[in-house]
Amino acid sequence: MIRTFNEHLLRPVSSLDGLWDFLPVGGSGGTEVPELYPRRIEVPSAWETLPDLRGFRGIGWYRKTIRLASKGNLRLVFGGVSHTATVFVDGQQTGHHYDAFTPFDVVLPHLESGEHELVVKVDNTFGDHSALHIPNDYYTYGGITRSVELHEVGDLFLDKLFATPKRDESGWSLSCRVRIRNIGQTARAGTLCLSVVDHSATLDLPEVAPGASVEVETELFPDSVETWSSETPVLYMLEARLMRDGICVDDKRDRVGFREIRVEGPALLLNSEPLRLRGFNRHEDHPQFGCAVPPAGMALDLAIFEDLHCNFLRTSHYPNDQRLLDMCDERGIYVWEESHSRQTPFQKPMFDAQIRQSTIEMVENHFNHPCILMWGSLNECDTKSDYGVEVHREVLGLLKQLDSSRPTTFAGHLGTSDRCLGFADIVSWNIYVGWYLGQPERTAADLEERLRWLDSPESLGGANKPLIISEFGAGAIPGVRNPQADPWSEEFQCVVLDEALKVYLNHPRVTGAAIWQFCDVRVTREGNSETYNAYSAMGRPRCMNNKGVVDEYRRPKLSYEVVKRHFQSFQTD
Ligand code: ADA
Repeated sequence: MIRTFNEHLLRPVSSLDGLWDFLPVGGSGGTEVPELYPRRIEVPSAWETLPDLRGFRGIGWYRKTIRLASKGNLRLVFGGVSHTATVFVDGQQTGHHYDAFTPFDVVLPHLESGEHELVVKVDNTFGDHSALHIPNDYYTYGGITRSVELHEVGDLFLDKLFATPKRDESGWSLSCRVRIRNIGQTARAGTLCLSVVDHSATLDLPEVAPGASVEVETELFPDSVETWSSETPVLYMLEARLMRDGICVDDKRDRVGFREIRVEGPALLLNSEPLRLRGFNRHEDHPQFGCAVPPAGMALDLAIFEDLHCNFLRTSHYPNDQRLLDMCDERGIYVWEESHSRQTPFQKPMFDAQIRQSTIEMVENHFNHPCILMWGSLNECDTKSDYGVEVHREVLGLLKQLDSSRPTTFAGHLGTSDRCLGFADIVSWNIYVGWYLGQPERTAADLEERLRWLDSPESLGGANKPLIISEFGAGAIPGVRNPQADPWSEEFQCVVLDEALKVYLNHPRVTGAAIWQFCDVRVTREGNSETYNAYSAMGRPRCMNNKGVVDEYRRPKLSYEVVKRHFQSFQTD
């Protein structure tokens, strides 16, 4: 399952999760679809979780036989493939997708009944073909790492639902935009029925040309709905039905929460109330599952968030599995989701196309989650050069164009050299006083110096905006303990986090604070160049980023209780 609920009650959908034939191949892996597959692999999974493939970077060929009871259209939906998928059906290439962290579909029109061979070539290699997946301070796994579904659709089907809750003096309404797609060879028309709670609307569709899509919009006015927030995470099902000649030929559902997020000067308002965010940056990573953390693992992580009195999760540094977002909707955990980028060089040949695609696919697929309060991108990228300014203008402008209902941000690390704050609705800083910069006791003074600049014209548009301290923390190798609190000890991490939380959670100018990071995660072993070795140059003992408050197995470090004390007292203030 790609979601925690059924997106379709009428449309036939089956899961392709389970064992697939598998052939790992080094190098480029060739382009000929293999005949022989010597082993099998679980889907979804990362191939690094197989004992003999722990560090395998190359090509994995996957094969599955699919059966069609009668001639028709199939739509394959992939939750995520890491990091590049090339899809073949009966030996013919039918689809291609880059980036592990966004879903994609492959439509197979007019397939004959009977068996068909589905093959997916998966590539997790680095090089000029990959601008976002690069040697980095997290690991790029390989595999079909999120669920796969097989949908049976008619020529005309419901492709996307976009729902934006709005509030005025008369109450809540839901602004709906629906994308309908025609994969047939003749023009098609139909009627669309939309309903939420007790209100529905019916629209006649314009004729949809063969191979085209159309979008129609309407407003729904449900009576007496409850407002969504962390205190009351009430969700409602938006139902769409596509009718032709009075018969329902397709359906699509998604959950909505009635909430409104707004920036007003330096305040971030949720349902007109000032919001104060406290939580973590979380990578999708686990030593037993890689990035393919199963739903039970996601739920465990969120249970730890709740135990620590968190209300905020940043999906550092890429769009997350939709089931994690569904769980945040259900639990009322606020989310900053960002398109895939961390210290990403803009000069790589595929960067522009790939960051644009990751951004569009993130917003279009995750649009309806009430938990997502802001969109981000370009973590710690170039905000100094003229070219860097142009990229930030474009990507943040694209986020706003895709969704004008949510504020935008990016996590910067260049302090007073940053020339891009004017493009963001929310200013976000990654600050490592006590780890990369100076001593922990400098935290408060450092913040005051930054604020003096921020609220001056020199910040080029950063003044009078909400401020999030989007990263702060220190490394602690699990089990390294010493009373003098030397760096890398768990005691030292406590000192840094205690000081940072005391300052950031209580400063009136700080809207939110996200600790770097939730759990220890695997980092890429390969360096960015011959001389750069992650496990030494970046100070990554164990080839891990050790700044978690829990280790990679979610075992608490000493700092767990420090964080809990601060977040709990902050919550009750
Ligand atoms: C940066 C980066 C994080 C992580 C962190 C660290 O702020 O955004 O991904 O690498 O540094 O641990 O140093």
